[in-house]
Amino acid sequence: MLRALIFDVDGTLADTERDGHRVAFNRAFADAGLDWHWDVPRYGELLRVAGGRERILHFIGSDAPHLDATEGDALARRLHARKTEHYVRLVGEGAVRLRPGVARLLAEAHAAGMKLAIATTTSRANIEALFEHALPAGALDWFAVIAGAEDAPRKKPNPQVYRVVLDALQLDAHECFAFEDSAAGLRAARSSGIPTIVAVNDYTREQEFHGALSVVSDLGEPGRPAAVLAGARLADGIVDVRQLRRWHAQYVRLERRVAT
Ligand code: XBP
Ligand code: MG
Repeated sequence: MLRALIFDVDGTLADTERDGHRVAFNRAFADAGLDWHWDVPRYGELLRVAGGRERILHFIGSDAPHLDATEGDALARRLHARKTEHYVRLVGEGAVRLRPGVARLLAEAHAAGMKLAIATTTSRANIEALFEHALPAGALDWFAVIAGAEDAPRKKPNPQVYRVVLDALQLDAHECFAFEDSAAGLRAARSSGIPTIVAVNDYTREQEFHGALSVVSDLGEPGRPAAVLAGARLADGIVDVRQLRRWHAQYVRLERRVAT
């Protein structure tokens, strides 16, 4: 039976990267008197490195190699802390919005008695800001488990955060669906054995999503159907509880056939 839905945050619940995280990084660089600027395409390349502090460290390695490891690490930590402050402020100002279908699916799944969980590489402060300013009022209480950077320091594609969530939910991977937007996120969820639905965005559309149950443009809304880009089809252009249960039944049948 399908018992829980586990959601990634950045790029999945909301388009947080271009107008949220990226802008916050640039503001932190400016505050520190650095002339670094991550434009939209460069940020797309840097997104291959999961985790904000890790992303800054990677950038220092390529664009500021004169810093030694200790200096680079200390600078990355300082910049990342400042970046989090900027990000939280930006979210408070309404800079990021939920993606199509997200509020609808969360409310439906909660009403249907499914457990909800978060599995993200981002930090607790950022998750809380998004819940407070972008999710429907009271949505925080719908979530049985929220796991982020503080709970799982090994960032995706490492499966650690999904293992933490499965442990806390006390469910088998096959009783859950994961929702991701990126190849790294898909790998993390699949390495934990969780069937995964990918909803692509402008930064991830061209990535390789082998092993996803379905790859969709978004979760769809009534009158605004989502497109299926690969994998299992959508009956009505909408990812809703009925569709998820159908997909889960298909998935279970297929697993049984593979096992016999
Ligand atoms: C998202 C990320 C995050 C954010 C920055 O990955 O890579 O690192 O860009 O967040 P995912 P922090 O959606 O796969 O979880 O600065 O808080 O690390
Ligand atoms: Mg993501």
